[in-house]
Amino acid sequence: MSWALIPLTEEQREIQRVAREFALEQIAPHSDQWDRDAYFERSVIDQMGELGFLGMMIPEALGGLGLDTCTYVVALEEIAAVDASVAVAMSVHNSLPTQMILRWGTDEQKERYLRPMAAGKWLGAFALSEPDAGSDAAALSAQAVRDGDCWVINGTKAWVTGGNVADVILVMARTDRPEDRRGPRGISTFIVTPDMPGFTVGKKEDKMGLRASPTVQLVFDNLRVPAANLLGAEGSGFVYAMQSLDNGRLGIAAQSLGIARAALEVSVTYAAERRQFGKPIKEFQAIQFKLADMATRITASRALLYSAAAAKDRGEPTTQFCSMSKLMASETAMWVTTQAIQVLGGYGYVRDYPVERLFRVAKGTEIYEGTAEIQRIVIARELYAAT
Ligand code: COS
Repeated sequence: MSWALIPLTEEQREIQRVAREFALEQIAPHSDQWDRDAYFERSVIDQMGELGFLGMMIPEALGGLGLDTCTYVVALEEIAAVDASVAVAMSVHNSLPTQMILRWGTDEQKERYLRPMAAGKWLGAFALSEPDAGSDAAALSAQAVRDGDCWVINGTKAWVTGGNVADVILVMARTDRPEDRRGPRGISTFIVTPDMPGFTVGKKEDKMGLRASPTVQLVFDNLRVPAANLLGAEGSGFVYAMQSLDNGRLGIAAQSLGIARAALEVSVTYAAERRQFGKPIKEFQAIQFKLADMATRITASRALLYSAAAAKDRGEPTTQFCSMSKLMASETAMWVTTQAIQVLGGYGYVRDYPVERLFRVAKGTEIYEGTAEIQRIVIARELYAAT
């Protein structure tokens, strides 16, 4: 039930089919158990790498598939409809670290890091937030100090998706001096690998949902990063992070859509099978209205997502559309999964059906890569910037 107002190309339909079959065959049988056990299955990442799903928007010359954002979000929705935890690894890797190295990396950084990432051999992560710097990302305090041909970084990063399993982590840290703070302009980006001296994985979060996607703190105690691993220009790291989060938010919108669609599909099937008062509950208007509203919100969210992705592919400024897309899709996922539990009643509230897990993961989409409130701030700011 993947209605799209905006038609897909033949190539996009084929990639959608491959993603759907892969997710149903290789992921679906394990999703519930992985979620219960908070277990991250690396072999799924390896398999996605072989299919090209970890280098979707990387040029073929660097080992990627060289596809556009529209095709990427189509594939991501299919993975998310089966397992949002696997989808978030795919989203972060494709949207953030790989795109950052592609856009601002040197040729040497691309060969060394991006090529294996595009092939899915190395998994990427993105470390911006800190325990005391979440929505106010520019308030981050991890400090990098130049020492010969290295940068020495001290600090703690928080909420790092896959930080304990990643091979390459894009870390934002301050390179301005404490006596000469430059706000967002005092932040730089570094390419970090876990084998660098001073790298430690800290607390692993015990999350409500997305439990098969590990979220950790990273603790840097005199972490020594070669000077050659500074990404782009010193002092531009915050702007790089913001520009990259625009892409990331399209990925989270696609993930949210997959979650919402899965909840609708379960609800439609259940409502046709479940009989009360002598007939299937789909014959009651109370249920029909819910299903109709769920389908309408999902279709509208998908149309907005595809339009925002197409605008990005045309090279147009899309900050506000990325935020609108993430906002609408994540709130749709939360609303639709809430309705799905209501349609299933008691069966929706227990683990026998997947809507309980979908409801828990939907909540996360309203929070990470910028809360719903931050998306509204970004959209409102753009309204004034445009006048
Ligand atoms: N694209 C390009 N540049 C951007 C940008 C974007 N989307 N957003 C901000 N910038 C630039 C600004 O233009 C400004 O550049 P100049 O120094 O040249 O003027 C600089 O970045 C600082 O921007 P701003 O003043 O808007 O920074 P704020 O501290 O006010 O932060 C918000 C803005 C709230 C939007 C930002 O902190 C944010 O997105 N927070 C949420 C962070 C987030 O999503 N965290 C989740 C991480 S993944 S778990």
